[in-house]
Amino acid sequence: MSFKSTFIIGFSATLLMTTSAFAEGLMVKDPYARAARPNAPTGAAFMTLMNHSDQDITLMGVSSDVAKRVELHTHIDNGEGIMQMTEIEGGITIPAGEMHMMKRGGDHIMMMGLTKFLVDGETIFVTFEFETGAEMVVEIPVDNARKPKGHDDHKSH
Ligand SMILES: [Cu+2]
Repeated sequence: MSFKSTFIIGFSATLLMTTSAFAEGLMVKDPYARAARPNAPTGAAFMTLMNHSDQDITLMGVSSDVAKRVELHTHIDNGEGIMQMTEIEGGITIPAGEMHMMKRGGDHIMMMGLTKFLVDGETIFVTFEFETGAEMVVEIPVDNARKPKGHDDHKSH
């Protein structure tokens, strides 16, 4: 009995180490969340994911207690020039040393059936689930007034 408990504790510690390694390897830059419109039951979150490790990282899914359903979404052309949102199959892979933008009109975190309104200045917590089974909790501030960045992306030139 006591041997079994020791084994379980050892196993948890290993998982924890894996998680922190990921936290170091994957940097979440400039995250923000916003409601689809004031007091809407739906919201989305955007950010830049930077992979500072030497291995590809695949984000398989996301979860949060702020909504009934949280999904990785992207926009696709439905063939008639109309952009539609769809769930990303197979997750998002950020290649080693590269970055991936989650931005308006592109990939994003979708929150459907919000359990509370997204209020400016508050923070929501979203758990990232990786292909390896590791998890990472990401703090995302709510900023409903935030404008899409657009040309700011080229500032570094
Ligand atoms: Cu969406």
